[in-house]
Amino acid sequence: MPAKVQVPARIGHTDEELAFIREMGVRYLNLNVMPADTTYETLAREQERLAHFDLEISDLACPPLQKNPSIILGRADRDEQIQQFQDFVRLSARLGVKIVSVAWQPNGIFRTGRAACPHTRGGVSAYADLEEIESRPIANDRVYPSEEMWDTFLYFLERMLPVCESCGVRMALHPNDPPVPSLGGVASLIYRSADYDRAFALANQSSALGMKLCVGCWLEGGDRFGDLMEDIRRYCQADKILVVHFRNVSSKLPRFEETLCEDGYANMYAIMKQFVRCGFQGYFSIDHAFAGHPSMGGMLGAFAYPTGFLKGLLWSAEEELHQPHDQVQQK
Ligand SMILES: [Mn+2]
Repeated sequence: MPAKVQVPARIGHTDEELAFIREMGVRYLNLNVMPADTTYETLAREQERLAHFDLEISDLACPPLQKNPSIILGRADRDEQIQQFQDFVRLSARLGVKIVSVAWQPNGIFRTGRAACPHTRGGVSAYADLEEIESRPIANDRVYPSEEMWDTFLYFLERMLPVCESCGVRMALHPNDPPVPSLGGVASLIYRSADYDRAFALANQSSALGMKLCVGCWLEGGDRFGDLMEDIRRYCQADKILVVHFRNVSSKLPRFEETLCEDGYANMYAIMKQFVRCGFQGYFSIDHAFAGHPSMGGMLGAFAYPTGFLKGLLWSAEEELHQPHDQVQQK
């Protein structure tokens, strides 16, 4: 089975937007839903509508659950929040969606700002300066050390894995971004590939815990994160990679800009070939496009070109390595 391409989406895209996605040759959506929409009726209706455009939901994310401060920081209401996460997993299973997103980032991604930068051709993109980020005050009530984050993660796994396993849903764990030991006074769970190894070991290698391999995070960290090519090989072999965030940056930390795939420091074609060579069968997604232009399709418009570029790299890699393509199904 060839690898597939997805775009991020939300509920309630217009018919024109869904037609636009279909015309990009994309069939899969990473659907972000807010808690009010996490009912079977709402999402089944959305699936039915998407089906008219030959689109389907490849994975679901509920942002307030995905990066939940109560669960991650072990606050008093975490059991209630974990229960909601369990319900979300059961709902995904009922809809036939086999992947949900999670990231141990209670304060989200840290960036210094968004601007037209030297490597972005005038595009407004996110950039990070670690010196600025590390000079900020702590983001929560106190400092949260590393072992405490591993404890809350284990607490979460013990309650989530049985539910995921019983209904066949896998959680895709994204690294902490930027990948440094601590952000805003909270120790990062995943900022090196060795941390993924620890997380998978903690889950007893259950298939219910997989990864969102964010190429952007690996490139931001460089060798300090891990050996990207070797990590792609071994995590493909272990069937841990559910989704790939395909993104390039201008340089490693301490300062980087998020660039077009062809403009960053990494050779994204070499990286794509490694995924194809290793038999990756999951989903590729462009991660963080430039800010869109409102009259040019906004966010979807901004994703169109880089998604096309990604598809071109995937097609070329498959061609060069004599692998099949994910093409239009004959009806
Ligand atoms: Mn990412």
